[in-house]
Amino acid sequence: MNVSRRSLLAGTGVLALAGGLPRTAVAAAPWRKEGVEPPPRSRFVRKDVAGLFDADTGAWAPELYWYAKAVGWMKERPRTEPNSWEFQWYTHGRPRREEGDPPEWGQCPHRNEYFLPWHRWYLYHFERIVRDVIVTELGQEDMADWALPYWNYAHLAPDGDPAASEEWRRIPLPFRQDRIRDPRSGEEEDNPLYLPVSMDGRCLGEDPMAFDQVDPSAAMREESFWPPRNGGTERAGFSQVLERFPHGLVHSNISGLMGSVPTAAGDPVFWLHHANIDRFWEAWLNGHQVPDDRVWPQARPKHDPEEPDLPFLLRDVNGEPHVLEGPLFDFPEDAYEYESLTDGMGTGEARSAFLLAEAPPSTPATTFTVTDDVTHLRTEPLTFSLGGEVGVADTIAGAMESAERVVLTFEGVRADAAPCAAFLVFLGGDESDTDPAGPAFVGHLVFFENVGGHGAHLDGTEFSFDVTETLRRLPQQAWSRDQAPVVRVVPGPLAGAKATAEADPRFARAAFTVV
Ligand SMILES: [Cu+2]
Repeated sequence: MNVSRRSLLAGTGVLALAGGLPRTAVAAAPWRKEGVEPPPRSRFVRKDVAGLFDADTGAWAPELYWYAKAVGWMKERPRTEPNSWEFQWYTHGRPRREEGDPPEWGQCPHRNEYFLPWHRWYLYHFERIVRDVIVTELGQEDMADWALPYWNYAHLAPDGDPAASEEWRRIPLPFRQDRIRDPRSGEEEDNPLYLPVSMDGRCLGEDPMAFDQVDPSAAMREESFWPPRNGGTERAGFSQVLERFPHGLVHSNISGLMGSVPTAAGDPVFWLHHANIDRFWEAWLNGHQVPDDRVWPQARPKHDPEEPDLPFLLRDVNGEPHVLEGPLFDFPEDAYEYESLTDGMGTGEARSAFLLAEAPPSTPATTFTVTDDVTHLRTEPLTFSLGGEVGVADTIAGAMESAERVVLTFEGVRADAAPCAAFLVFLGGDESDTDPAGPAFVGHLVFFENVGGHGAHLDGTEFSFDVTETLRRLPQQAWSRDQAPVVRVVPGPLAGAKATAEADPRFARAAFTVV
């Protein structure tokens, strides 16, 4: 995507950053798979937001300026109107459930197979509403092809060095400037895309996220959309892995409104994050299938047992109800397209352990407790050693020599508030090794849908990793038949002492299981 300087509007320039954005973008090259019909071209092209502003001058492209103006317009509308900001936000989740809330509110599905298709429809209607506000309410007829930009945080320069793409991993500049300037009158006003760095705004300021926090590679290597339904130790599949890494990781790194389900869609950057999550899915679909036998449920899963039976239900651009029904994965193919389905798709070299759909059943003979004390995660790394406990190391070593698998499970993972960071899990006693690209890395503990009280999973969520390959990769001296592998939990790069203490991220139990 090339934006000439001439077509950029003058921004406020308050946060001029070093290092310009390369003006190259990889051309879209989807649908190369044989026998797959390319979808009809759409006039609505979702573009990389990095091409819509200039980090040096602070200038914005018109698409972003009018997105900001539309958000401002929507924020002025009463929340009972479907094209108001709050109606759209609360459709995802609402800070408080109240008597008389419309049936559309508080429906966003997480941790089930509706996650990706529901958010696709949710963005679809939101995008059309914003476009209508820009064209009809704000009178910008030349914006009739407006489409939602995506935040391409996993972009890598051709040499693959993440240091060269830090700008992509910052919250895009137009969302960090507190003022915007009208390109015609030059008048300044508050920027509706801006939220302050505070617990009610965002935790992430100008710092870039670490690359491992945004890399979709672990999801992209999954072959099935959803695990087969026979339980056991199935891999979690594309949708569940993507939902945690990087979807939940990005939510946690930004935190503030973005850090928990009830408030997330109140941050204008939410929509650009989810456009990128949808784009990952679209790219994955380029070589994979979704199940063809799934349909929308008559009643959506409840966040609260008090809720009545309700379908998944959105409002279209005219305010008319749209009940999601019929085949789960049917979607109008020419609704939009992405500027690129290849740029920012990860390194393809995920070193993390495989996330499992569920923890294997535990029995005294095969389960070894790492800790069953509630463990509070803070900014100090934690080390759990099983020491020379009889049988543990021997059983694990025996499993490695046979065809058995070794699974590391964390139960009751939750926080009271958005903790502004995720936590990394490693195996092996070398405490200096905290490299998420190294052999000791297992995976992340993520806090998003397990945050706070309302609509959250109160018992916390479970993270179950198949660490068999991790154990094989670990250097010989890291564990032995006499010394079970050490488990380490290390705070993510953005963890701050105050936010972490207030949010109290924790888990209830950790254990190895041999299956
Ligand atoms: Cu959601």
